[in-house]
Amino acid sequence: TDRRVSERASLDKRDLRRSFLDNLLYVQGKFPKLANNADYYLALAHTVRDRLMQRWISTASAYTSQASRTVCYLSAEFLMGPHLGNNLINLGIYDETAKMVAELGLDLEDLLYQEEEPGLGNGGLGRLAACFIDSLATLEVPALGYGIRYEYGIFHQTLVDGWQAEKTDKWLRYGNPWEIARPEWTVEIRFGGHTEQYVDEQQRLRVRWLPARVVLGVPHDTPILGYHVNTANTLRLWKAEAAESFDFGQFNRGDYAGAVTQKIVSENLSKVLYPNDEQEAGKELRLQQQYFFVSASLQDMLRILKIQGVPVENFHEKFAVQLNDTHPAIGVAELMRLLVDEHLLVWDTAWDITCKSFGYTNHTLMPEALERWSLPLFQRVLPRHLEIIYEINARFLDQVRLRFFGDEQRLARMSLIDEHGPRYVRMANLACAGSHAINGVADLHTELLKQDVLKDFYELWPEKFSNKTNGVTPRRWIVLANPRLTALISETLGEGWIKDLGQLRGLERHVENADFRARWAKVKRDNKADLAAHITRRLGISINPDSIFDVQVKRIHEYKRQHLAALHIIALYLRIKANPNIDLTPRTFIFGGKAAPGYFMAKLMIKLITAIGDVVNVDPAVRDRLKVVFMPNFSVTNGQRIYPAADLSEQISTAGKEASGTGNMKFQMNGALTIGTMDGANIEIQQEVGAENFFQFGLSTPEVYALGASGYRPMEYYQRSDALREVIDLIASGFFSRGDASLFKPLVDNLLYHDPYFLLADFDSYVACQDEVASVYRDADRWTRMAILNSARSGKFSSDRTILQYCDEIWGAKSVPIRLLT
Ligand code: 26V
Repeated sequence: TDRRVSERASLDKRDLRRSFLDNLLYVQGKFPKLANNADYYLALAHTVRDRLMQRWISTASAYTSQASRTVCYLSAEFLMGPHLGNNLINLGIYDETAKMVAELGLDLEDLLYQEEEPGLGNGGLGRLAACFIDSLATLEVPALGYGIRYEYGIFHQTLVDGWQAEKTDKWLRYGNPWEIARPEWTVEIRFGGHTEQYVDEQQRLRVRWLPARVVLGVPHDTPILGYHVNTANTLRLWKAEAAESFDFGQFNRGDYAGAVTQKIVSENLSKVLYPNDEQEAGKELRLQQQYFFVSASLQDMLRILKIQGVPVENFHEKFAVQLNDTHPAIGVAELMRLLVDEHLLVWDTAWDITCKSFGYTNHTLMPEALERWSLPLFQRVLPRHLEIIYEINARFLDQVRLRFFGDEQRLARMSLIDEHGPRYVRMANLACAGSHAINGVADLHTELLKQDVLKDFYELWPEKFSNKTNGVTPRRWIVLANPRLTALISETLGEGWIKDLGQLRGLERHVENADFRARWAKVKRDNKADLAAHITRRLGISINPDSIFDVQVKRIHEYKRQHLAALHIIALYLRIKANPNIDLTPRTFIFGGKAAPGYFMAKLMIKLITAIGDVVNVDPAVRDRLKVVFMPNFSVTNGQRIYPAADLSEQISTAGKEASGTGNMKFQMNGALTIGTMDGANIEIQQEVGAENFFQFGLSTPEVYALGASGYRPMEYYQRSDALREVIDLIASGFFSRGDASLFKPLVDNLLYHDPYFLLADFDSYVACQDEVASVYRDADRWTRMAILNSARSGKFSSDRTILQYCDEIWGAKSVPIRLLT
């Protein structure tokens, strides 16, 4: 049997082939003659999974026997993307495997596209968690990702008559070869009911929580392999199941249907990811989801502590617990409950442990995005936690009262309970009060947190605040997504850059080498041809690969201003109509992104873009100089096709609104130039690449604030700019809606009379900057130099750099190299 085990773990090509065909037979139950690509994908996934196991258990056993600090990343979202390709890269067997399957008449890429991606996140925040988990493993840092195993991930987007339509994401339909259920580590999570006081044996007054119902959390583990290391960390996602024993009462009374209903209610907890980037203050299920995974995760940490024989008093020495936004902030109250009510620690000791354990990352400046729960709802779901929050609040406000004597308004602002009108629990305040570290995700964002959103907390505890500029993993976003560029860079610099992205600076030496530039340009041209072919195949739109690929892919939001890009397209179209022979640099505008299903204006923005495409793409006067494509269902998988083919990266949010952005970094690494506002991490990208290699436009954050304060009147911009007026008038006339002037009226009126995101104020600056883009693009060699310098100077934006900063400055975590157990 020893021989079997080693063959199943062997990276040798012959063994890979043998395992692959074995798995086709023994896992899929198919002969090659009957097998389809889905069968081959699963056979290959199991072949790779087998090769992860030894690394996984070696890692687990090293962590159990060592006293090293473990990072626990608590996140309601992990937007992982497909695992197979990434695991092949990280194991170092991608090329071998491609050859092996080719010899069997198969195409590896076709097999990779069979994988249903686990889309367990909305956008930036969830994808950041996935990049962090990759970097932690690659840096060999002991880490666990804790989250929810949603049965339905982010909805699948289709377009129906140019409007977004949503379909459920049944990603588990054909099974998930990457996870292993661990029912033996199931935990119980309690909800509702009431509390009562009692006196314990030592005559101390204590509180007991008598819940109304109990749900089980069953861990489902996925190995997360680092790049060319033995470390395989764990992503532990909780699935909700009914606690059957709890329903026996009902069952025995003969209420079988009632018991089954209870079971369904319990399992709803991990049923679906909320697709809204919007305030969910009324959504009871959402609060239950948050508490469900946080309680399960903290109980799991306490279990691990126990098997390691570490006393609970040392919890914070063993674990650094990071809150990915406020979604897991209930963890502050839950750890207090576990330590005080269950482990019988005194309050002050428990509070000290809690504050030393937690760190809080804020991800948005949008005031409407700050999470709060109405008090009656909170009381109903988590009665014991409300008591604990009151106690935390009383002690916290005492501290504030001493520091800021007589400042009643400050007390009201900082209270964990909002008491202006109907009362709410403020989750950001809870997260700040219970954490020793608070961070923003880009320089500007952190400064704005300190000056604005979290100003009071900054004035109380300046030492808790720091910046951790976001990053993205070069393994997925360059090596896997862009094999042509990877080959060129590695031939030029060796492979060290993949783990140390700063080494890309070495490319600067080759900028003046005409042969290198030609190879660089060919990589981009080939990637563009691939994407053009894909678009033609899927959408039936023919694309000129020599046009500028001008791309905006991200969630659809007014603050991200996809409609500003739409206004620019119309401005170009009007130039052609006014002067059919105008010498315009050909462009392909590519959009992608999902709108929250209840966000009317975002859905109307999608309709506007598709409506413009319907006109522009077929108007003979345009003569293929403009193409407008809305690619449906933007996802990690689609991103991997799109970023490598982009020439121009659109990062055009209103200054002061985008916390960081991470798509901007993926574009930059893949050699796209950025047209952007001075917002989020754009500012740091410009700093790295130099102003001469970045297309900057628009108001700065202070200018936006000043204009807003002085009484912004968008109508004045409309009246002053001929180009702008013609664009707006054309939309308002119904030209893009078959004469129906009412269709886009809400959007047009919003711009003319409110324009909360300052599109009209930035329009002229944006169009002028786009004209500069077009003129630079005509000098192909100049463009290529700028593109090379953009990639060469993207090292800062590796999530490896970000994670090293979190480890050094917040988590106190160190790398633990893993020796393979045999
Ligand atoms: C945004 C909004 C916009 C207005 C309506 C309410 C609302 C609620 C939530 C959000 C964003 C949620 C958090 C999030 O995904 N933030 C993103 O985090 C990324 C990673 O740090 C960062 O790059 C993005 O700039 C930030 O939007």
